Amino acid sequence: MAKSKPGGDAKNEQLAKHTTDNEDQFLTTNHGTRVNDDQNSLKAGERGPSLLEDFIMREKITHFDHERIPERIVHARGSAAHGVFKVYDNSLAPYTKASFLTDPQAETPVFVRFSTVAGSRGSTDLARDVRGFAVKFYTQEGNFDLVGNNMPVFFIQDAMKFPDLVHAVKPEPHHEMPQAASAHDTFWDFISLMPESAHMIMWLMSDRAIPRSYRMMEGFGVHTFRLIDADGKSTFVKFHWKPLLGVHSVAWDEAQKISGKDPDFHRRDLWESIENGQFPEYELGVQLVPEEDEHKYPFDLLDPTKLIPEEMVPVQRIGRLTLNRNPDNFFAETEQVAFHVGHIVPGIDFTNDPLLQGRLFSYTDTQLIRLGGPNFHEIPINRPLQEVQNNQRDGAMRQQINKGRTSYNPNSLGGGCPFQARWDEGGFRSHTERIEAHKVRGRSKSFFDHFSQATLFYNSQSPAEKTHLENALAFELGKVETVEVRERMVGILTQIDRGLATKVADALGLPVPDAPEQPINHSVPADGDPQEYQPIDVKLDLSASAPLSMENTVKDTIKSRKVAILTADGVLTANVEAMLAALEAEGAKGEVIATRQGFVEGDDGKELAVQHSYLTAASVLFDAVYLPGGTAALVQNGDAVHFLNEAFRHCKPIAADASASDVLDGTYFGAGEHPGVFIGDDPAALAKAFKAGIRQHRFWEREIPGPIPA
Ligand code: HDD
Repeated sequence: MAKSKPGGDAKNEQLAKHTTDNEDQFLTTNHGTRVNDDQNSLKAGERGPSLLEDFIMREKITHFDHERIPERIVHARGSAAHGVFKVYDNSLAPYTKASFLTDPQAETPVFVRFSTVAGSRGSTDLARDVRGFAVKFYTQEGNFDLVGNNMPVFFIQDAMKFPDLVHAVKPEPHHEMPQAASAHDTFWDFISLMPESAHMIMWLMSDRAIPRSYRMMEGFGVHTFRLIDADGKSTFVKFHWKPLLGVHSVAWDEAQKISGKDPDFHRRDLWESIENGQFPEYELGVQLVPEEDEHKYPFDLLDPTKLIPEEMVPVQRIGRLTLNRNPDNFFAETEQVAFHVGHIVPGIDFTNDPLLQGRLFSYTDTQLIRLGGPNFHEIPINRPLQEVQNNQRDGAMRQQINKGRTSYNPNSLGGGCPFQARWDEGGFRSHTERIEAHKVRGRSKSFFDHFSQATLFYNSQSPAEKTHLENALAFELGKVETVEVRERMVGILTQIDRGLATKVADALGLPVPDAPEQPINHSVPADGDPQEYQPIDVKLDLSASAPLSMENTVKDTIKSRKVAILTADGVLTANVEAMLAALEAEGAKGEVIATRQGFVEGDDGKELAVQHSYLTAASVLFDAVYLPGGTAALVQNGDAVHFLNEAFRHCKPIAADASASDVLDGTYFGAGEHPGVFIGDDPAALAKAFKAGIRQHRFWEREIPGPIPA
C-alpha cells in the first residue's frame, strides 16, 4: 500500500494499483484462463442444446447475476468526484490538533459524493429533495468523513425517529408510488404530526431543494461537533461548505421538465465540468463557539433542527476544496464508498446531539449489509492512506493477508505489536466530558422551540423566494389526498407565519384557523407527562438573516454557464462567432442549435458546427439564450419559439440581435423591454450586457402569470 505522502498522489497511486489497464490484454476468465470465444456458448452441435460443462459462460453469467448490491436505503442516487482540500494560512491551529485543518502545506486527497435522499438509484436528479454532500478526507491521521447535506438543519431531533421519517417519505408501501417525491400523503401525515420538522420543511419547500448544480449549492455538517486542540481543550464547531460559483437554483416547473429531458442533469453537469477543466470549488467554513458559551444562545447547540445564524457567529472561511478528477469506475468508487460520521481523526470529536449519536451506530451497520461484510474498509475507495494495523481478522472477502501468530493484544509472541498510540503520537483520545445525569428516555426542554427559526428562515427570503416556497407547499399539499392532513399542515403553518398559512390555505381551498393552533406533540412517551413536553415560545432578536436568502449569494461569474444559440440557415455568422468568443472568454459555453445536426449555413456561406437540433435540445437544459440575426425563418419553427417562451417564463437572460426582432415578435413576450432581455445592434455591447445578465442567474421579477404555462 502507498505510504502516506502529502497530496493526491498517494491516493491516486493506491487506486491505480487496483485499476486494470486494458490495453494489449487478452480476455480471461476470473481465474486467469485465456478465452478464445466470447461470442458463442458451448453446444452439442451448432443447433443443439447448451452444455452445463461451459464453465466460461457459467462464470460470466453468474457474475452478471450478482452485479447488483443493495442500494443505499437513503441517498441511493448519487454521483461523486475526487479532489483535494487545502487549508488557508489562517488555519485552525489554535483550535484543533488535526493537521489537515492546520498545515497549509498539506494537500489532502478527498472523495465527495453528492446525492438525493428519497429516490432510488435510477431516479431523477431534479426531485424536490435534500442533497447529500458527503466528503471523505484521506488525511495523514486517518480518514475523516464529513457526512453533510445542503441544508443546515434536519427533520427530527432524535435518531430514534429516522426510520419513521424515511418510511414516510419513501414511496408508499402498498403500490410503491410516488418515486423520489415528498408530495404524497404519508410524508405530510408524518410531518403534520412532527412540529419539530417545521424549520427543515421551510428549507425543503424553498428553492434550495432544486439546485441548479451540485457545484452551486452549500453544504453543512448540520450537527455541532467539537474541535480539540493539542492540550485537549474543546471548542464547538459547525462546518459549512460555500461554493465559489454562488448558490443557485432552478424554477420548479423547470425542475419537473428537466426530470424528463435529462434525469442525469446534475450528474452530467458535475462530470462535464470536471472533464472541461472547470473544477468545482468550495470553501470550508467554520462557526466556532467557545465551550463556556454553550448555553448563551436562545436555542440548544445540540438540537439539529437549529442553525446558528451567521449574524450571531460569523462563518470563517478556512480552506478550499477542489474537485479535479472524475471517478474511473462508478460502481467501484461512487457506489462502494462507505461514509460514516464516526470516521474521525484526533482533533475532532462528537457532541451529544441525539441525532448524531444515533448516526454513529447506523452507518457501519448499513455498510455491513450493503457491502456484504466487515471488510468494506479494504475496498480501495475506502482505504486510508495509512497502513491498517490491528488485530481484527478474517470475515467475508478479506483482502489483507496477515502474517504471524498473534492476533490479540496484549501479546509477547508478536513483540507486543501493534502498539497503542499516545495522544502525542497521534492516538485518538475521546474528549473528557463531565456528565452527571439520570438515565432517561426523554428530551431536553431546550429542544421544544419548533418555530422561531422556521419563521426566521421564511422572513429572510426575498419576495420571489417566498412565492416559490408558498407555491411549493401548495403543490405538495395539493397532491395529498387526505384533507385532515392538509388541515393539520395549515395549522402548523399558522405557527410559522400567518400570511404563509393564508396563501397556502387559499390554494387548497381551506379555511385558516382564527388563532394559531398548538400542534399535536407526538414526542410524549406513553407514560410521560405531556406538561414536560410543552412547546416553548422563543422570540429571536433577529428578524431576518441575510445568508439564508439565495438572493444575497455571489453573483460575479458566468463560469461554466451554458448558453443556447438559436440558429437557422442564413444566420449572421460573425455575430454568432463574436458571442461564442465573448462567452468563452469568461468561461461560459455557447452551444449552437439548429433544425438539423451537422452544420448550419451562415449568411456569408460559412458553415457553423451544430451541437444540438431542436429535437435534442430544450431550454430547461440551458442557463441563457442568444438569438442572432438572420434567423427570421425561426418564426415558423414552433420548437424555437417555444424555446424562447419557456426561457422567458423561467426568468433566464435572453439576448437577441436587433435584426432578430421578427422572431421575438412571434414570442408571447415580444420585442419590448423586459428585465433580463437584452436586444442590440452592436455585438460587443450586446455580449457585455448579456454576460452581466447571466451573472444575475435569473430575473425572478418577470415571474408573473402569463399566457403560456410554467
Ligand atoms: Fe444519513 C447516508 C447525511 C441523518 C443513516 N446520510 C447518508 C448520506 C448522507 C447523509 C450525505 C449519503 C452518504 C453517501 O453519499 O454515501 N444523514 C445525513 C445527514 C443527517 C443524516 C446530514 C442529519 C444531520 N442518517 C441520519 C440518521 C440516520 C442516518 C439520523 C440513522 C439513524 N444515512 C444513514 C444510513 C446511510 C445514510 C442509512 C444510507 C447509506 C449509508 O448510510 O451509507 O446509514
